[in-house]
Amino acid sequence: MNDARNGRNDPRFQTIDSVREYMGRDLARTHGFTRSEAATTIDPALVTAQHEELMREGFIVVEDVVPPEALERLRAEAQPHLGHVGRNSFEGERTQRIYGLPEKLRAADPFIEHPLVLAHLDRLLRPNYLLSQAQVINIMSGSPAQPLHIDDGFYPFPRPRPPLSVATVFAIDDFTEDNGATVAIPRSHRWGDDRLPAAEDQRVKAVMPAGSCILFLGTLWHGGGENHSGASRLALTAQYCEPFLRKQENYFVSVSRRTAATLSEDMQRLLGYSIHPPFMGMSNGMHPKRALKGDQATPRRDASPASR
Ligand SMILES: O=C(O)CCC(=O)C(=O)O
Repeated sequence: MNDARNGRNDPRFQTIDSVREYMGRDLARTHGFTRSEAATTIDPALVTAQHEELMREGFIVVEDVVPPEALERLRAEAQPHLGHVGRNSFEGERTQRIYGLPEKLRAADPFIEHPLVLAHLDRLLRPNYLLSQAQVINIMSGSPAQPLHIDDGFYPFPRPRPPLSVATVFAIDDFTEDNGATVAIPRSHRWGDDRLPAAEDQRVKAVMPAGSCILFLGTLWHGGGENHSGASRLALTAQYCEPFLRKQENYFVSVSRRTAATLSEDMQRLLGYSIHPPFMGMSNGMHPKRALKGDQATPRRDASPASR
């Protein structure tokens, strides 16, 4: 084979970046990257200012991002599902959690696909990032603090490194000094694997009114706080990961295809009806979104998988 045919002179194959570009753009033609339309409605200058703080501190607290009606609806839909307490100190033996939100609570969607959050994720993770998990968390009075942890620590790549996931915790109730507000160690996202939280490390509580959100990098040390307030603290958390990583919750099991077909473009992409170009995440050699339209039965034989 001469140079032209084996691609040695082809500009698309000169660097690993140009190969990625070719794989992403040329092979994944029909459904390559999709971005959130809603995220483009957020003022880029605002996102830039918050992004700088996020990269410096490892977290930001943004007040009043969800209207009271959305909080009420979430509370009402969550109530019937709040039964069991956690099975260990991490889940919290006086903490109630609801998993499988995209199947169970439509009221959770506006939190999970919040345009401001997606605008940040567009800067932090690669296109077609995924929802790794989402939960309603009700820390009941008498609950001790959750052990501090980092959310992306189970991906076995040494730190310090860029985050592989990003998380939100939305306050459905006011987060106060004594009702379990999320605790974070500022700037701990820069720590290496050899450093663990110590008593002398500064800790901040995300004290914020209902409807606000703490957004933090997957490398930041944090945890649910101790609740000795006499009342419960209701929250919704969503975590997002790079599109080439395994998600924590397997939404292809916990969300029916029938439900997925009714969701927004953003939710479908976040759940995994999307690819990391050119074809990671395909189904039957086709873009997985086709499974929601029922046209996956007859793959064409003449196209590369993800372009079909
Ligand atoms: O409930 C909170 O404030 C944080 C919860 C958390 O970090 C977790 O469960 O992983």
